[in-house]
Amino acid sequence: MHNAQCTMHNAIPKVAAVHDMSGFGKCSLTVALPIMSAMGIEAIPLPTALLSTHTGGFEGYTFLNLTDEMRRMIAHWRTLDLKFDAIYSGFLGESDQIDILEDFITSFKPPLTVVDPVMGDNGRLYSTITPEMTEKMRNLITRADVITPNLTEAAFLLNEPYTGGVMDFDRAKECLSALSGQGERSVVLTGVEDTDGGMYVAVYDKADGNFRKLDCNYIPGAFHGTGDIYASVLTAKLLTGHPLADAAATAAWFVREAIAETVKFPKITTREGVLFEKVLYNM
Ligand code: PXL
Repeated sequence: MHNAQCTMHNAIPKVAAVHDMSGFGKCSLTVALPIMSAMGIEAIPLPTALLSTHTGGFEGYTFLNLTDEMRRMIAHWRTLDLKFDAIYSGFLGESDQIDILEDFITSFKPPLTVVDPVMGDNGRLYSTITPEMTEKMRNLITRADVITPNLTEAAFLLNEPYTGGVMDFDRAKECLSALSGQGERSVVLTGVEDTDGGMYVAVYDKADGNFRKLDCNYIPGAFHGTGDIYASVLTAKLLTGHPLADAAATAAWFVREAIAETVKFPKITTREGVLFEKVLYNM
């Protein structure tokens, strides 16, 4: 379900945030935790990997998979009888982690599961994502209430060729339908370029069966971590009782504001991520 507020387990929503911790180059947990805290959500990290930087645009990054530690952390949480209001996943370090995550969802049964199927961008997979992972990701999304692929991830999930960033809304609706599994889950397709050059987010909401096109005038993917920021705001908004279309629009607005602050500093390179800290007070 989307409006998780009515089934809330805790005084404030508790979210298990299943992402990597990359030290430099803001993305994953280093954006999800501060954003969700600022939005009144308790974000509990289940780190998938520890890296010195993210994998996009840096040479020689360190990479430590935390697969065994994930198992151990979940086992400990089970003894504490923790109840999560949501499980929200992003970048996974290796294919076994997808099985662990599926078991985690099955055993904790959160009222809301958001899967950001982080796999790639601009038609290419990130360097650590294997074909086995893309295959398993197709199954993982069937456990989600909401998925937030970009166009590259949508192409890999549907096993279709990536045809570039431009997609008209009719085609986007077909894509949303296919990704929703006949309406079983909501889909937020990010970073779609309209035929007139504008950018939009395409939304299918399983709660009302509607397709929506939300215009957002920023260039997704140009700065690293914007997809993670987008999905973190979206998840927090859903958990505070907002409908999917509102949550998707607020997330787009926040990313746009963060990019607008960043481009004021031309020395900041795209791999460094965006200055979301400057706009976080709005949340
Ligand atoms: O923002 C997506 C992401 C998350 N985590 C890691 C990444 C990337 C994209 O490059 O490398 C480690």
